[in-house]
Amino acid sequence: DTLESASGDGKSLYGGTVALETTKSGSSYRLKDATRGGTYTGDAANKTDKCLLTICLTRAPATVFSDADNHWATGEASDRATVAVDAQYGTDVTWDYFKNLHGRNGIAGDGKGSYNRVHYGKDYNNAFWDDNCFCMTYGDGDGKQLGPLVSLDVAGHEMSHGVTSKTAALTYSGESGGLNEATSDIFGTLVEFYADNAEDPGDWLIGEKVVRSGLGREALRRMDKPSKDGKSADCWSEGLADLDVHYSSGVGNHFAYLLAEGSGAKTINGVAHTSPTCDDSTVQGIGRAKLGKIWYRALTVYMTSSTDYAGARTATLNAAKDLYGSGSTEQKAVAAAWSAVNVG
Ligand code: ASN
Ligand code: ZN
Ligand code: CA
Repeated sequence: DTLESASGDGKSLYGGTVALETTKSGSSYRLKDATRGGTYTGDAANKTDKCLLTICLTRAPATVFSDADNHWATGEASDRATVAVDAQYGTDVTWDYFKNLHGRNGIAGDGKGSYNRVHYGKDYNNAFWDDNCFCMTYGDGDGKQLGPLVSLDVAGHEMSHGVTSKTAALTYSGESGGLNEATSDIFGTLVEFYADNAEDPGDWLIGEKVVRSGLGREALRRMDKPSKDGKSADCWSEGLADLDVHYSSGVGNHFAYLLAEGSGAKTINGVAHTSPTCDDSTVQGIGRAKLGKIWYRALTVYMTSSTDYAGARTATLNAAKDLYGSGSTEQKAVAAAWSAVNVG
């Protein structure tokens, strides 16, 4: 077989028709992208892994999708290739986001791609990154609370766990765990904005494409007002470290929203956002691009495995100083946004 890169397209579940770079193999095509480190997507055949910590007795497969004409899937959930298109597209956009905006060559920074498994388990209401296989796994959801978890924000969230583990390696419990989760929500959201996809436009909600009516709320999480999910913290307080990391992340998410967009009400891509501060202060936003620059530098240069919220304040102030100067508008906005969530 001769293997060569080929430009195709696919009909996704959430993002319309998207471009896909694939691999020609004989007379058919594989869902594998040599231009992005060999990133590929396979079918887990509704099987699950059987693992004890890192030792797995069995692992669900990742049988690479193939297609006859390089026009992939129907866009209907009934076609097994449809969510594979979303997953591959999500890794493409995430790869491009880190490469083009942060100069990072792949999740590990070594130019190597990761891989995706879709259709993991049955009615599986989650998606997860696994450092051991350097791969991502997506459930189809139960159809009642969640649909397939292959939206751009979820894909960006999961792959960003890989970036965090290769950089600050924030320990996944206590306040550092909340910061680990916040890092994934921040970059997941910035990936969604970066994609500029008309069918899945950017917002500060996580998983808005994935939720179904049975969940009883519009998204898994919201970064403008995290407490809207009924569990997440808007503001730092003593004892925050005892919350599940997906709820203590609220403080970092709220900080990120305020730093980028500012306090007060704002409609973004048709979605109403509102973000009251914890101390009744007013925060002036500096935009999403600068949030991304500051958080990425803080994560990759200043944060360590044990960084807590006070440490994240210092890390982002240092990053803002490096990027924009001591006493800059940007550095002052970082201080104001942390104070507005009761950090520092
Ligand atoms: N989807 C979840 C997450 O990325 C999986 C987990 O609980 N770690 O946070
Ligand atoms: Zn996560
Ligand atoms: Ca979103």
